[in-house]
Amino acid sequence: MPDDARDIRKTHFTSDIGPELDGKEVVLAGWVENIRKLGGIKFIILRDKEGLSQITIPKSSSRVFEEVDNLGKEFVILVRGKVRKMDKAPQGAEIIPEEIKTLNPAISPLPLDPTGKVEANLDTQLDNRVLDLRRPEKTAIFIIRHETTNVIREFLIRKRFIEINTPKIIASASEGGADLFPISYYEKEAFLSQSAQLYKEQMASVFEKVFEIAPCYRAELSRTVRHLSEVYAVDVELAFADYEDVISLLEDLIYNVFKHIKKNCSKELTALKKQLSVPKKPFPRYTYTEIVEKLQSEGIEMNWGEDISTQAYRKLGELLTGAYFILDWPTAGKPFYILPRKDDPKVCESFDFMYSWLELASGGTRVYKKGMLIDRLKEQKLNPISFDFHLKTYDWGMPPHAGWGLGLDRLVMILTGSENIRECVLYPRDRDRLTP
Ligand code: AMO
Repeated sequence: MPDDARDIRKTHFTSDIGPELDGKEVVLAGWVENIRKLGGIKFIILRDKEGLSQITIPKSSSRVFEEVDNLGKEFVILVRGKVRKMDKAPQGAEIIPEEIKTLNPAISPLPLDPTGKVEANLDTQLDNRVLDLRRPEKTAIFIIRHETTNVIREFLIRKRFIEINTPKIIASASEGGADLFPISYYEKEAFLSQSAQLYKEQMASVFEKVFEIAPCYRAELSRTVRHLSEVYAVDVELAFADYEDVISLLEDLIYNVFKHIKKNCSKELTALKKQLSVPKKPFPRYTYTEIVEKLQSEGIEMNWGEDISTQAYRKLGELLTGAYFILDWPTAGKPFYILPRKDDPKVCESFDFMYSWLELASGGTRVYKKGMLIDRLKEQKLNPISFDFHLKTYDWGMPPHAGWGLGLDRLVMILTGSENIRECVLYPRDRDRLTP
């Protein structure tokens, strides 16, 4: 700490200040949100991580009164003073300062109005992210994200899952080759991991129930409101289970997340003007075939076996407004590690979890017999030799298993009512954005 901050120490957050502290000396520290002058009184609105406090400076405290004129918006200050009960102030109390210290000034004008009164477009907001995040409706998104990660972790640990960390620098693709980022790795070429897939499957043969919350990398060419190049995924893998088991697990998890956020983040949801309703269990389940028929009857032109287009997803979002599952996708369109159905191998034991128009998760029962996995790799024009490191683990006692990957950024988008995934990531990475 620099000397000027060391001699007086922050004692409270703004949210700790209330009429019950009337007469008590406190030290607050934070940022100047605003300064107002009303005749013989000056007010500083001080902001910290918890909210706002009103610092009231009557003319009679002449030295401090003069010093207020040297302050500007977003200056970092320490304020030592007495709490005074005041019904009209935030939290029913104000601070009458005896000392105000500037720890660091800020420039004026700032590149962005942190109060949001002067609107800036998303690019300007993201270019000046630190300032942009000084608004409660922006920090609310990240507090909800924090709570979401926390509740997911607690939920899975309660269900006896082990949290693992798999490598993000890898030698070969796990999802097929197209959207990999190559990197230079000493004398070799390597890639950024696009999914924890193969490693979490291997770990299911050790720990049985594993999960990971980590970034994965997708060289997405498209510029959309739902695609990023650096994605946070919640990955789960469960031994001795099939897709029905992991669908129920995901349903319970999502239900718990919504319930927790609604109950514990009301301040943040209010800041975001978001009404969150907890989806009712069980979430509806449709087969891919039923979805195709639904879309066709709505005039969307598509054939069985094709991917669902963005336009078709938007149509689905009009028809199905909440949480639902799409099951039994065509085998050809799903990755090699998904198990084809025994009774009808052109469809597989796979699912997507949807919220309105947005895919939040996908998963399925895995192929766990080595011979079939090699056949599936070949069918998908992938070279089994590149997967040798993985395939050999199927000779060492690989249990049947199933799992899913949930896009954390997209889940936060739904929970916060954000229209663009970039709003839910501190420093989003996409085709055009690599800084800040
Ligand atoms: P998938 O590729 O469907 O499945 O990814 C899982 C979830 O991650 C999110 N997601 C993305 N979010 C933002 N931008 C992107 N570019 C992006 N790509 C994916 C989505 C998606 O549903 N290994 C499988 C999972 C499994 O079977 O366990 C996988 O990675 O929300």
